[in-house]
Amino acid sequence: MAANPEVQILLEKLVRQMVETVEALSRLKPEELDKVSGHPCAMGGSLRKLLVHNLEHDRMHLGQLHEKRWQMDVMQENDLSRLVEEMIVARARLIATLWDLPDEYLDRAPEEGATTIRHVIEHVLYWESDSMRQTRQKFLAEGEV
Ligand code: NI
Repeated sequence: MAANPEVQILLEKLVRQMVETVEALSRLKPEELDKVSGHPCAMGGSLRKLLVHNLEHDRMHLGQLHEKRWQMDVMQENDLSRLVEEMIVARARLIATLWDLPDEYLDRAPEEGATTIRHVIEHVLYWESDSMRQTRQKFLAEGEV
């Protein structure tokens, strides 16, 4: 059981929705960015404007979260909070670097004998999973998973 189960539910919603958004955007062609959006958040502008809005909307509300945490004196002051924030940002950058890669490049080695992009991602997943399994056992008193 998480220390903050209701927050964890919101985190899952945020991550799941990001995956759905990224999946939908992977099916768009870059030239569609200049077409009229029709959504009110684009304010009469293009799909590009809508997506710029969506990006800035997250940033605007990010500022609000920081302000509210400050107002309530629950800022992320300890090292663990800071470290996990960095880990989440690093993972987001990894996802951002991968999301639009055509499938046929996943298993292609850029040069003879080199690892593929799939190898790199599987490596990252394996070592995170392995190290966190050991960490849960040692520090969170969980049994074999
Ligand atoms: Ni808003």
